[in-house]
Amino acid sequence: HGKNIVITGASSGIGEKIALKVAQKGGRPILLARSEEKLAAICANINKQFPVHACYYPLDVSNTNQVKEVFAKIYQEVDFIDILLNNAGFGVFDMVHEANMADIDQMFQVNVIGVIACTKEVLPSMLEKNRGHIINVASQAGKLATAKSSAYAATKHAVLGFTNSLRMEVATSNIKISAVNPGPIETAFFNTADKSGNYVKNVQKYMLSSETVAEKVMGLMLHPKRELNLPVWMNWGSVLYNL
Ligand code: NJP
Repeated sequence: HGKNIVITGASSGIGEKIALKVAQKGGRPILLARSEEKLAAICANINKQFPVHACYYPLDVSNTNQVKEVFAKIYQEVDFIDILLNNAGFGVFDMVHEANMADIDQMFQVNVIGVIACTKEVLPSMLEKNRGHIINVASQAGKLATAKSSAYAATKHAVLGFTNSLRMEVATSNIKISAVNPGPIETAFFNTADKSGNYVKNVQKYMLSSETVAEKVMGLMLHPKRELNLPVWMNWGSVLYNL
């Protein structure tokens, strides 16, 4: 209640759902993504329902100068960012020998550099106040071998490596560092990730709704822990090797 919660990738999918849930609980969601019109509509809808003063800033997290500018603006508006949810990300699933190098480059820029850049902007204030929570959305692809998405998996392995090392860096403080590792979720993610639709066909039965994932991430905000794996019951090894 009353917390300022920055959500990257809040214009769609799980980020959008989490923003709404934050507002339902009385937190103030601060929405970031590139699509200004979508953010404006989501924000207006939240503020119509809840008196939380949700706000938004258009941001491409892969543009490190823009990241600095936007967080400077946020800190003019709020004293403290209680929670940073690094959720912006995308995938393009291809065999690496067929993959486009520009896609791979951009995945690293958004999924990895974007996470680090946003984290750098909130850490000084969290260290000073000796509190705060940073949640990075990685993936089951960051823990396992995944056929047809090796470059995406590499970005999410990097997110987990960063998250686990950051937790050690701040271990003497009260700052909490968490990773979320989802399996497939029904969002717009697969419009880009899986243009052929073959991947989705294979994993359909394991897909979670964005609502379910948002609910669990809310739980993580209320009760921080190191990792949230979703779902926990799935035998990923056999599914992903055999795609
Ligand atoms: O996907 P989607 P999800 N700068 O496409 C934003 C991970 N994940 O909710 O910029 C700033 O509905 C984009 O906004 P816009 C996944 O890797 C998913 O499923 O306006 N924002 C949109 O709001 C990702 O890290 C699955 O286009 C940028 C949001 O990101 C997270 O979950 C499985 C941006 C993406 O919303 C949320 O994805 C898994 C940029 N440069 C992990 N580029 C899954 N869906 O199955 C994109 O293991 N965004």
